[in-house]
Amino acid sequence: KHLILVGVPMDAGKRRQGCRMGPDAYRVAGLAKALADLGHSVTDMGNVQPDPVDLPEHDHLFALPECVGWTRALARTARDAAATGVPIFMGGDHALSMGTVSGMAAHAQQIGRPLFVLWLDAHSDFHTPNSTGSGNLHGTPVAYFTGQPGFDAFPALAAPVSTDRVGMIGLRSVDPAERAALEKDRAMLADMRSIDEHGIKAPLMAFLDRVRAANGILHVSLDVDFLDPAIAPAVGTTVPGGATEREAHLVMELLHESGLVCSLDLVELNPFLDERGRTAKLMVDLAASLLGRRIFDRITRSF
Ligand code: DIR
Ligand code: MN
Ligand code: MN
Ligand code: MN
Repeated sequence: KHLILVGVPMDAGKRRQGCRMGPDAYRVAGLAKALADLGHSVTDMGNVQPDPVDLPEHDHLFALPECVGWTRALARTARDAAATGVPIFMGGDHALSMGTVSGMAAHAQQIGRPLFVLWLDAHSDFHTPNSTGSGNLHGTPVAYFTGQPGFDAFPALAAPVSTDRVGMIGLRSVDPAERAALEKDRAMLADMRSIDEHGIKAPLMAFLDRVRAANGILHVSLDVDFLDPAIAPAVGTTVPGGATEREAHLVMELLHESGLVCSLDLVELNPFLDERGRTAKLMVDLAASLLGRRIFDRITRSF
């Protein structure tokens, strides 16, 4: 595969700063080499910058004009990169997915296949600008790219991703307004309790079956806080009870085996909060698993 690394030093999606250092942390942690060692051709296209936007600041939404500028720049970058390879967006906070997913949806429309989105996150990020209590736009990308109302300041969507093409795995922190909206909707949802009961493979395979049945392509959005804080401390919104290292690698290996993944976001890494690059390295290992590496040696025979 031809993999295109795209640095997205976006910190505008929330007040706590540090995610702008994410792209360089992934570079230092050796993402390009890890992927090239798997036999892929890898190009690092450097960092994207937001388009200039002539909009006043909003009194509730943090850094609205900058988020709009990032969304414009990233939608274009994603669409262009997807025409030649598999873009891997090195974030940057989760507001970057407004641009990456809407751009990938435009690409999918061009090639005549539906885009599906797998959201690996403790949070559902399904707030609208009207429902968000924090005013942090990193809590809103899923609502934007699925075409919920309230995003008038943002670019019109070329191709909204309908909610029945969204799957969320890892949920354990959903705000009341998001819950109310999700309950009326059709996204596939797997919270940690259901993962404890049924395992993480069950919802993933059900979702991948849907993608395959629709001849779709799959964008994966991996938020650091999908992972348990004990193994991934470098994120501003840790929530206890996250995915283990083995669960996360299993998801990545099954995604690789599916052959359906067209693009990947690595988001919310805050290197300022990391322990000697530990979280950055884990995210690099997970990306490598998604692209074909087997992290654990395998030898099994039935008992
Ligand atoms: C949180 C943001 N629910 C908010 N969510 C996060 O500010 O509305 N997403 N951290 O991953
Ligand atoms: Mn998120
Ligand atoms: Mn999150
Ligand atoms: Mn919240």
